[in-house]
Amino acid sequence: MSNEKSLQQDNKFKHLSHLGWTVSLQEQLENIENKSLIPARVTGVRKKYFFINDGKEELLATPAGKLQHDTSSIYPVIGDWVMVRQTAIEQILPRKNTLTRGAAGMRGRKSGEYKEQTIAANLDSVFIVTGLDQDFNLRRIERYLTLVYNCGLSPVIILTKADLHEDPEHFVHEAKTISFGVPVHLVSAFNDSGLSELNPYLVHGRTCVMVGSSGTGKSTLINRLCGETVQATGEVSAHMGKGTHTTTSRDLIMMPQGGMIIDNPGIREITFWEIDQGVESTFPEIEEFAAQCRFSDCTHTHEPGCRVLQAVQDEELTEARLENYLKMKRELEYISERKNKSADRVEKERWKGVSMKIKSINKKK
Ligand SMILES: Nc1nc2c(ncn2[C@@H]2O[C@H](COP(=O)(O)OP(=O)(O)O)[C@@H](O)[C@H]2O)c(=O)[nH]1
Ligand SMILES: [Mg+2]
Ligand SMILES: [Zn+2]
Repeated sequence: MSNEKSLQQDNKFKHLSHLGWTVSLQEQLENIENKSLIPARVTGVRKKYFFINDGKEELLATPAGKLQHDTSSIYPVIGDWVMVRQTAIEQILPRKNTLTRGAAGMRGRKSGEYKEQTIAANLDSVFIVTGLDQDFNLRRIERYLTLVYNCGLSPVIILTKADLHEDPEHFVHEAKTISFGVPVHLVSAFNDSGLSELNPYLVHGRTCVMVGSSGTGKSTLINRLCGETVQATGEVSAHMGKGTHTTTSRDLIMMPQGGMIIDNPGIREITFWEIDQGVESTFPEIEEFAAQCRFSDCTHTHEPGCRVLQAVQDEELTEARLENYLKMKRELEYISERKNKSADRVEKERWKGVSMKIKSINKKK
């Protein structure tokens, strides 16, 4: 009987499977009290409203009053599964995962509450898109990798604008030296080279999100993969003299390959919020060296017997990569402190630490 029931339910939402509907989402429905609500996926985010897809059509929707007024409740983001009544979003289903960063403008800020910004939810891969023009920067790719790993997500590195170079392969080689097994794909939206390599990520029901600076070619790439213009690109918006569409909106696009891609305006600041094994996963070789340092609390900056500094000297590791590693470690430490305590307390303790140091120096004198 219960088997039969679940089968019926499966059939009921079969029309959502191309949007990524799963058995575990199906199970979530049992916790929803109001049985008249129907599930839909958030496919577009604008300033004050949303687009949702209920498997049949795309509709304009707004959050129901209680979502707007209850400050403790989360707000929908692109890729969310929501429960709707007509065009009112009543509830958000639990998220499988999210791509979340520190809110813009928070990096290095000493005061004020540290907040998060959830970019997208329910993802299968994150495309880190880099243009092979002045955008190419290994340190930035490392930052993106840390961000993605911290969120528990799977990164894929995409190097686009390959057509700008006669021999673009050496960028692939460089990217591979810092990414330890992360897939690296070389593509061009201008001559279509490498595009088919992306098809395996775009199979039925799977969701990818693109991240990267503005102007790296994300929207152009989506248009080429679609075979038609579905996203406004830098060229178009420059032509229209306004960048509004390309800068403020997020869209989940159904791809002819069967999956979905979330386009995303350029990220200006890669700040962290989730803190997991991001740095460790991005810099596995440094972690390995660090395990061989003489002191277990080695900071890899000046200590004798530091295996990490030895690696730099022996040219097994570049100084720039080590610097980036140390910088992110410090940032993440500071953020986790800030998340655990109020900013005020962190500041107070910092000054307390400084004054104690001064006292102990004075004593020695
Ligand atoms: N040469 C070259 N230029 C590209 C390619 N893809 C995008 N562009 C250009 O890069 C600029 C920014 O592209 P856009 O897709 O808007 O970037 P987005 O901000 O990441 O979405 C536009 O002028 C595009 O024409 C490519 O594969 N090759
Ligand atoms: Mg764009
Ligand atoms: Zn060390």
